[in-house]
Parts: sequence; structure tokens; C-alpha cells
Amino acid sequence: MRRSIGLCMLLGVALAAGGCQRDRGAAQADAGAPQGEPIHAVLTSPPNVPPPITRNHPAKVIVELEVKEVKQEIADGVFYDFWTFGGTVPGSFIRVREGDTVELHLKNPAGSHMPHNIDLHAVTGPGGGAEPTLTSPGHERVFTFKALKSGLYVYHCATTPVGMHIANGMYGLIQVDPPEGLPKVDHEYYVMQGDFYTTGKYHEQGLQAFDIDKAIDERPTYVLFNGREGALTGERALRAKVGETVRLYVGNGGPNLVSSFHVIGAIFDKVWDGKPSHFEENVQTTLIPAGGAKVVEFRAEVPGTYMLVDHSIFRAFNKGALAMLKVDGPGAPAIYHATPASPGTAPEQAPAGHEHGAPAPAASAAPAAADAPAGKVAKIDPIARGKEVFESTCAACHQPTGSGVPGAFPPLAKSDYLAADPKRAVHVVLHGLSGKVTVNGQHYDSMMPPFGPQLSDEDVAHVLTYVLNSWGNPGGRIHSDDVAAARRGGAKVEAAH
Ligand code: HEC
Ligand SMILES: [Cu+2]
Repeated sequence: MRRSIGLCMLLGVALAAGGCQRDRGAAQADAGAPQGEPIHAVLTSPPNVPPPITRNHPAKVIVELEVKEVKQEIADGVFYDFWTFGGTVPGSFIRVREGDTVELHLKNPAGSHMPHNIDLHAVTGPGGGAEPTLTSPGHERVFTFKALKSGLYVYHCATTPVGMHIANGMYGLIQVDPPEGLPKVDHEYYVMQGDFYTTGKYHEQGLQAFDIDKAIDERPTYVLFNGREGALTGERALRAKVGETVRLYVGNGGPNLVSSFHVIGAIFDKVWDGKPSHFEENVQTTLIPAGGAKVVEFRAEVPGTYMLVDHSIFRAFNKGALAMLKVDGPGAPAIYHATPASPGTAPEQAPAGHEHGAPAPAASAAPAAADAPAGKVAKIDPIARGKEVFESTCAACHQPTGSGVPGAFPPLAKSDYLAADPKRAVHVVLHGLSGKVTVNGQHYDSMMPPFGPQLSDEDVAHVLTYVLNSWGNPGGRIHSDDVAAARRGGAKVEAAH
């Protein structure tokens, strides 16, 4: 007791006198004074979450957070100068227990260009800690608060210009566990959405600067989970096994957009916002406001790849807001059973996880591309890369073997239309094709959607190079310069010929 009284006096400025009296009666509102030796918080990088708190008493918890300004890939071959808490977007995950007294150290290293601070939504008090943590490069500041209320909270930088600090990646999550803890699950993951504004277009290569006009107009170039297109796809997908329970801590850093968070093919058993014991059940899509967070839970029932998306769906397929959860294990035909397609009615190997004929995800979500070393884009094998783009983007219609589907999708294998003018195919992929076309003597009068908005110049070049060198086609090479020129030229192909 002497210890707590001593601490009360020490923190006299921060804690009201009433708080000190209450710790004798262990009032519920603030759970009393910290007990035992101070604890150093375990911080994790996304998608990892620190282990649950098993203590049965409040403690003093020391959190050491360092600001890092880092140049990182935001998409394949596209670089951005991120500002971060701990070197990642989103920042390090913090986990404490309700009633804990958190001593937060914010360090801003000497090499930084900006002052930074932190506003934690788990704080009760003006500015969430922003003012006492404002730290210039080369300094460290300390701020103490009591985590009064359990829940999942966003933290972010609140240094002017606030919008720019957030848009550059300065946000993360702090989970305040309830005193009784959360029910045990098999996997906990950390996923956070953010919108990004670059001067270049979507997938424009090289270092991209922040575009303040786009940010003010709320016209993001990228909408991403965990700060990079493909951060959680392919080899980096989240994992679970059939029968396991998955808990996602999902935040939205904004700065502008509200997320319609959805997992394609799953129904959330529980979703909560605020007090963990007050959850909703059987939720399909949950709104996550900018500066808000939700916890979602579900059980993996059927094996396969599940896409995590912002269901404002152009963001998912054209701006990058797409992650994956891969579930391994035995099939569950009583719950989900696919009748094999009769020949020609469906692609032979539809890429897993596509929602009802929705366009394939932007090709850069493909595993091999996600693993491409930074800055080595030029060394990509065009044929291998083109095959990936083809399988994720074109095969659903033209079939994995390029055979097409009679009456619906023309063949790309031995296509006389393609052979007659390979450069014309660049326009077809960029701008789409509609109206009457004749391929190998068969007439088609259908519509191919434009892929220009979702494929980079390189990917259009690679996929056509792959097509030209496959299935008995004449060979040849399309270069990204050809694609760039065709983009500038603009004109749509006149289908009838
Ligand atoms: C949603 C279905 C669909 C997807 C996906 C699709 N296409 Fe097409 N494609 C068509 C249709 C339909 C036509 C014929 C359009 C018409 O009838 O006017 C066509 C025509 C073509 C043609 C010219 C005709 C021929 O057979 O040579 C080429 C080349 C082509 N597509 C390439 C691609 C490539 C490369 C991709 C992937 C980047 C792709 N398509 C994705 C539906 C699709
Ligand atoms: Cu900042």
C-alpha cells in the first residue's frame, strides 16, 4: 500500500486525488493503482498481435515507441516515403490491460525530418496525449495515462499538418484487454486499412510523392491493408486450418475513407466495437470509420482462399484493398460443395477466391510478384510474370489454355486476329473491346472490359508477350513503352473489321 500511495503522490498531477482514495476500495472505474514491478510491453509488427494479457491485476506498463521515416514499396516497383511508428504501416501493435498505467516513451531519432507526436484513442484526457508527446528529431518524451476502458483503439500522429502525417502511415492499434481477458482463439491477426495519395497514377513506377490535392479531394491512388499492395497476399497471406477460430483486429487509419470491411465467403460470428462483451453476431460487412477499429471473429469451416476486402469494391480490385486468408484442411462438402462444370461453361482452373465473376485482383497481388526484391522490377522474366497476370486476369474468360469459350470468349491460341496486328492487342487490353469481331472464322459480338486502370504498363506488356509466345502464336515481344504510347494515344479499337 505504501508503494501505491507513493506513486499516487508522484503522479499527483495526472491523477485526481479521488483516484488515490479509490485504490483502497479498488473501485471498478480505474481498477486501482498499478501493482508489482513495471512491465515492458511486447510490441509487434503487423500482422502479428502481442500475446493476451494474463495478469489479474493492473500494472505499470512501459511502452517504447520509436518514430521511423522510411522509404518502402507501396506496390511492386512503386516507392513511397512513409512516416511510421516502429518502422511499419500500420505501426507497432500495443496491448495492455484495463486499469494499467501506461508510461509511453516516444522517441524521434536524430535523422528524422519532422517533429511527431501521438494521440491514442485509448487515452482519457485532452488530445489523447498529443501535446505532451510532441517530439523534435533527436529527442524523446514520456507521457503517462491510465487505460480506463477495454476495447480496441486507434493511435495516430497528430502533428500539423495532421492529415499528411496520417496519410504517410502514422497510425496503429492499441488493444486494452478486459480484466477477465478475451475468449481464447487459435489465431489473432493485425490488419489496418489506409488510403494513400501519390502524385503518379496507380502503379506508376518509381518514387512517388504525396499529393496534397488528391488528399484534400479524397481521391486516393491506393487503398491498402497494411501499407502495401500485396502485404497479405500470396506467400504473405494470413493462415488458418479448418476448424480453427480466427480473430482479426481491424483498424482504419484513414485519413479519409470509411471502410466496408468484408471477408469474401465468411460470416463473422462476432464483431465488436468498444466493450468486448457487447458484440454483434452473424455480420457480413462491418463499417470501420476513419480513426476507428473493430474486432471480428469467425471459424474457418471450408478450406480455400478468402479475400479480405473493402466492399467499396473498386478499392479492392483497382486500388489494392485486398488481403488473403488461406485456410488449409479437409473439405466440408456438407457446407460447401461445387458441382464440376461441364466443358466450356467455366474456366478450367478459376483462380481461387474470385467473387461471382468479379474481375481478378490486380496482378501485383500475385505471390511471385509480391516477393520480387525491391527495385529489381527490370529483372522480372516477362513470360513468367505474364503467365501470372494471364492466370489472375484473363484466364477466367479466355481459359487457362487460351482456348476461349465458343460463342462467348474468342480464343487467344492461334488467334488470327492477334497475329494480324499484335500492337492492336495493346489497345484491346488497355481500353477493352466491344462490337463484332471475327477470330479464326468465328464471329463474336460481345464485350471485353478495359484493363488499363488496373494493370501497369509492364504487366500489359508481360501478359501480351506471354500470350504471343504461347499456344502456337507467332512469338514477338511487347514493351512497356508500346503500352505507354498506346495509353497516351487513347483511342479504342474499332472492333468490326
Ligand atoms: C471478362 C471476360 C474477359 C477477360 C477477363 C479478358 N477478355 Fe479478352 N476478350 C473478351 C471478349 C468477350 C472479347 C471479344 C470482344 C468482342 O466480341 O468485341 C475479347 C477479345 C480479346 C482479344 C482480341 C480477340 C482475340 O481472340 O485475339 C484479345 C487479344 C484479348 N481479348 C486479350 C485479353 C487479355 C490479354 C486479357 C487479360 C489481360 C483479356 N483479354 C481478358 C473477354 C475477356
Ligand atoms: Cu507525425
